Amino acid sequence: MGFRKDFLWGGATAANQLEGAYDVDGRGLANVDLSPVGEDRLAVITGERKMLEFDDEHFYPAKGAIDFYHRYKEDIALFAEMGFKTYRMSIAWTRIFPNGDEETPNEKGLEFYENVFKECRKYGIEPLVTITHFDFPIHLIKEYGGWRNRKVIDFYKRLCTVIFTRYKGLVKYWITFNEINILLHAPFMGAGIVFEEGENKNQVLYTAAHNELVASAWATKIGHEIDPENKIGCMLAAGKFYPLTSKPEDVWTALEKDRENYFFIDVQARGYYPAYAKKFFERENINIGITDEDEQILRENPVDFVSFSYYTTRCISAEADRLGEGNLLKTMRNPYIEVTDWGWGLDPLGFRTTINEIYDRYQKPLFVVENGLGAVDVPDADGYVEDDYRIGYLRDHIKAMKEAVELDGVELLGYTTWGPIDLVSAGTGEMKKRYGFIYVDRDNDGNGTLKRSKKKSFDWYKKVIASNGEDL
Ligand code: P53
Repeated sequence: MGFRKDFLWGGATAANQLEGAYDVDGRGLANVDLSPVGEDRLAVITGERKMLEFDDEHFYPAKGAIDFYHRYKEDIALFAEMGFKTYRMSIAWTRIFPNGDEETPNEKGLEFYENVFKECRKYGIEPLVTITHFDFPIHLIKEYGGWRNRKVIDFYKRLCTVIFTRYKGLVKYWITFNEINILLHAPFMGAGIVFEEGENKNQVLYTAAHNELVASAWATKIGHEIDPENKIGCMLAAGKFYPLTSKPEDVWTALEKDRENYFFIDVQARGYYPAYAKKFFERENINIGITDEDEQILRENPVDFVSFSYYTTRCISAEADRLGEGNLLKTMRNPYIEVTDWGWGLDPLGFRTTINEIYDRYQKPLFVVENGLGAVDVPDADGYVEDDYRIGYLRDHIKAMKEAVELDGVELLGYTTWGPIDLVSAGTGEMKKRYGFIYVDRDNDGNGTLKRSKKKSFDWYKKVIASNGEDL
């Protein structure tokens, strides 16, 4: 009973949120570099405000981040000390292809990730690699308009061919796009899209979505051809929508909101567009230009596993004017659950519900690749944080996940917590919103020594891994 013997415990990060060194060794600029911290961030990452050059008024946290680029050995050693079996990380597209549309890759960028993977392997840590985690070359935005342009599929295929070939034998687990459904909510972050005035947003969004879905299927095909050992997965920002009340209209709205997200995984896991999506495109006059070849590629290359992030469930009612609660996925306050400092609901049972729903829907091996609590940490003079709140959150969620495995029979490959080391927040750009077992001395304005120190949760997670999730 319990988790499988080879259960992959670990942590998850994204290149732009921790590497820094944004202009080192030939790296090109990406959308994520141009996303400032502060009140203008939302308009930028949602594609409502065009910001394709740095200016002096804003602070851009990804430029330096926590400097993993120069400190990866120290950081991976700490992950190894906690007993990580896997480390989920992402590749910065612009380290490999600085502009995105070059014919030949940047050797320095390829070398960096090779070194990182070897460092992981040294400790028996299995890398789990996200090919794109919200990053997209600025050049492809300026020249091609982001993922709305089909040509980008070919650039992505080239990137995949290069990395699958180069890292054959070093990396086996791949994720094609991080939180692919986020492109609907943060189109600049998810798809390099800046809206033009007056354009049909749904047309743009679903065209970009289609291009990413086709690119993802190509990646699966290319990955399997280069190494049949490769396991290639999709990735959903999960978290079930609850109806605010049992009113039938609320229940229906919740179903529609869930479909908005499942749409992507329906295509990636099943290999074809669901009927409800086709009808939606028809009604909305959306033409995304699906070719016969696209349909074939999608059909023949479903993913090997379904991965997802889970932080919270969401709550919705049919009355749109009562929408309120902040952050990217507009939701309502669920009166039955508490929320974090950033307004995210605390719902471990919702985790079990979400895991089950995804498993029922796809019947594929699952991988929880993000879960965690973003909180304000107050370190003592030695950088130690007594983060019992974080331990509490993770304990409750791991328990719920265990029930999904033990009591419900879900096939689960592993679990990686978000941000095992403090890093830049994707939603807000803050450093203050911390998820780590390892504290990093850096603040929202970029001040700090970047010194790493262990929090209380460090030893706790080490114990969880050592006992394969028994000792919580
Ligand atoms: P932050 C929105 C909704 C759910 C997950 O988020 C999200 C987002 C974007 O904010 O992002 C994922 O940093 C994402 C990570 C991100 C993490 O969740 O806003 O894959 O890059 O850092 C946590 O607190």
